[in-house]
Amino acid sequence: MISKQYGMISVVGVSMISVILTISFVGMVPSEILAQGTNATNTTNATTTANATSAAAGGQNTVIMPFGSSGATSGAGYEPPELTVSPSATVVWDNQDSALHTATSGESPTPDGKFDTGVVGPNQVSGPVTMPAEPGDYRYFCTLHPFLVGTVTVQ
Ligand SMILES: [Cu+2]
Repeated sequence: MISKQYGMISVVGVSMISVILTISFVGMVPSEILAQGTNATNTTNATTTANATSAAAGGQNTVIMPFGSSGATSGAGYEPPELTVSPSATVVWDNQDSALHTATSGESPTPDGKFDTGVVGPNQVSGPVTMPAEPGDYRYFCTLHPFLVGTVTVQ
């Protein structure tokens, strides 16, 4: 039973890697088209397409909230602290800590409403959070631990 499951995971892992490699070569152009679509007319459709693309590719952008990061002096923080994504890409935050965390856009401790994971429990992963379509550096922080800060760069 266990070995069978492990085998399936390996197959999925290999196909994910090949998709990621493919996407990394051709990924920029479709992203720009998507972003233009978002600006032009139908935000809902553009967002849905972006989500589907990320899921199909298995190349979900992920930021980890490491174990111990709730400690102000632990030195642990969002990993990577700076993440670069395409316009309207989705990002998930993977909370590997024993405390609740959020990833909330804005200059700590003031949310600016651009994106928010909401509260992510210990050993849980946030839902996919859609990043802005407009290129820029978006700072974010944890509302429960305002010393935890990170940046998503959209370009
Ligand atoms: Cu926190």
